[in-house]
Amino acid sequence: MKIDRLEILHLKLPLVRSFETSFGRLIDHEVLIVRAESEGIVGYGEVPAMAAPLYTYETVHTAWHIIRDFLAPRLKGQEIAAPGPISELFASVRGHNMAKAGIEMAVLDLFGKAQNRAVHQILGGERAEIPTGVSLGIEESTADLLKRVEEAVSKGYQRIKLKIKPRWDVDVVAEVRKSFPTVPLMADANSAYTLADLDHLQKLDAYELMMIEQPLGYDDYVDHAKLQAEIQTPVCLDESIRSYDDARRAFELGSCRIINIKQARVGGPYSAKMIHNLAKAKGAPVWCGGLLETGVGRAHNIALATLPGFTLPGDISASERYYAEDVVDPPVKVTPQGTLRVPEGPGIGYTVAERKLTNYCVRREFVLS
Ligand code: OSB
Ligand code: MG
Repeated sequence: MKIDRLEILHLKLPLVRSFETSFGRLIDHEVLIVRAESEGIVGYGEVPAMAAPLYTYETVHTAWHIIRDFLAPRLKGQEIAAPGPISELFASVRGHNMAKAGIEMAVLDLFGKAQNRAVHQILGGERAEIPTGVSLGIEESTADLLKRVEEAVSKGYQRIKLKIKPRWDVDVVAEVRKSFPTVPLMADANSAYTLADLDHLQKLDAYELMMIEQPLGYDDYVDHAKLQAEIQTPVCLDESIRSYDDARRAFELGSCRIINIKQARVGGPYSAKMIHNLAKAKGAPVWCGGLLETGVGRAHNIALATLPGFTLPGDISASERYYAEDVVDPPVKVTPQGTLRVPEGPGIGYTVAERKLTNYCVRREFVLS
């Protein structure tokens, strides 16, 4: 198939609750939605970058520039024979994985709709229902956080991730562990520490955390390997893993025992699948991370998480935790058992409400037509 038209939409959506991490507090979320059309069929992808380069160097503005000026021209006129990685087309553009991923997701959804197959089926997923958890931001007080934990546990979420940063870490984890002695618990630092904090991070070993996510530098492998050798809690890498080769480096150096796979961060669903395959071969669990996606990116994450190596609950929670109104119908819902049922419809399996896309859209442009 050939992509006849490619459109990018910059959306700005208010979050139901602001979300604070060690890199800052988000009040609205900005993303790009990629609409790929071929012979009247539309596929959707998402670039879950933000307005500012805090989690990654990419922003919705850099992704706009990269898609319009470099990726769309490389797609123009290309015959894409089958669903699969389209990364070769983009290989000469360095980095900008989120921009690339948004297009690959859209093309994958498009193939699914054209071939009447679900994205999870095309990817080779095996599960009809996937376990999931929540990521809880930094709060004003531990009492506020305990309320959030209580709420998530009562909704059935299968594990709780706490965002941590210096001075919102060991004591907070200790309090949560005291109130919830058996809940599967983990912490995510978003690169807030250095090896100079080793003694402090070792204290977390007392609370039976499933893992600590990205404690050190966002592009580091060596210090994480040193840390992993000195703590019992498994290290999970997020920001550091942008590609298959990064994952290989991390395993070879012993920088982590677990990987949080985000298809947007690693350049798309097929790069995500390769990292999954590598981790599975190494016997290392993976789980599906999140970037506050709208229903479009969330649906792609659900499809990815059906692959057999995604054995740990991920960060794919219900739409209602993020948005008063999601852009897909129906919104993403979680069962009382803390699972997501994988939709069976073609493509991503959720209907994208074009009217809602338009409502939240601050600008849109055809970058290929
Ligand atoms: O580090 O996993 C992260 C959100 C934005 C940026 C980075 C991260 C997160 C989350 C939330 O932890 C995941 C989600 O609920 O979508
Ligand atoms: Mg993280």
